[in-house]
Amino acid sequence: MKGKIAFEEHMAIPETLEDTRAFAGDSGKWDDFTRQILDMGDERLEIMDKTGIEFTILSNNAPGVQGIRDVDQAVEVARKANDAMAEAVARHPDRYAAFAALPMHNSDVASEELTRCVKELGFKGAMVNGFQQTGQEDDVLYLDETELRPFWGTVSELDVPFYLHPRMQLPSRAPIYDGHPWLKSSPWGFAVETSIHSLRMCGSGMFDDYPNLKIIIGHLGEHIPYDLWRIDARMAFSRREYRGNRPLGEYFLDHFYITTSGNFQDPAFKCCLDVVGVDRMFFCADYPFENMEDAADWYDATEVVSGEVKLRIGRTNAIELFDLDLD
Ligand code: GRE
Ligand code: ZN
Repeated sequence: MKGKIAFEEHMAIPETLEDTRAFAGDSGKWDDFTRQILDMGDERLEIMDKTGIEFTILSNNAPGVQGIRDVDQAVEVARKANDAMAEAVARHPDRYAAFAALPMHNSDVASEELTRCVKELGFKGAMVNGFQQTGQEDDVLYLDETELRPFWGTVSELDVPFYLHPRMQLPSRAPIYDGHPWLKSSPWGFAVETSIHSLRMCGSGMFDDYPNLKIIIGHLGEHIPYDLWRIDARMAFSRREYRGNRPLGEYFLDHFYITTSGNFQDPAFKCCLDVVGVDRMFFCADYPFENMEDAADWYDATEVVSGEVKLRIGRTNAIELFDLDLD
């Protein structure tokens, strides 16, 4: 399929590049990663051309700003990453848009940078890499916490989508992974962390406060669609300190959007389509952690969707969600 749009596609600046090194592992891929994630020019555009990806919304790598505890430094790095993306967008406005990287230490700094990015730089929303590290070594701030509620007021007012991207748990908070570090990152731990974070948001009342919030998650829903029915079924028995007015599944279906990033397989794709429906599904690759070729080859060939539906998930849903200036 030509004309695909993808929007979990990462870039780095020198200040955030090292975050990615651990994920290159011992696969000998670090040099390739470095070149690919720093590049927003020829190589990336050539692969997009080759794979039928017409347009990409860029985002900073993980954990990026969320791993910087000092608020002033985080603000500075976020601004730098956002300015770098804005430059690339200005060079190739027909191929790129961008998501803001945000310091999430408090509502003021987060709102200020998001507003700058949307109003002055024309960004299409934000991508945040899970919880924000703050203060002391093991301090974290989750996005559903009350002190960040004014930030969601800003997101609501600007009316832009918000991509919740995975990051790894801190060792102090995840002893269950001890002795099995391979399990902690993208094979499993990313989805555990991101699914719990998403469910916390559903159970926090933030969607009652701001009914127009739109949250995007990748990797075919970070395991949630498969279990959405069971969550509500079990919550009929136990919902201590659940702060939503409605059943959790309703918030998920009303507020969440799901992409194919890094999960190129029919069974989970079918499950997502059954649970959230065609309007809530989007093609993405997750470059450079995934090959655009693998993403596109699978999507172009899958028989789970065809014709108009393939076009919607691969392209037109994104044009509508982000109000892109494409036909
Ligand atoms: C991602 O951005 O989705 C990612 C990483 C690191 C490893 C794998 C992966 O940041 O998918
Ligand atoms: Zn990603």
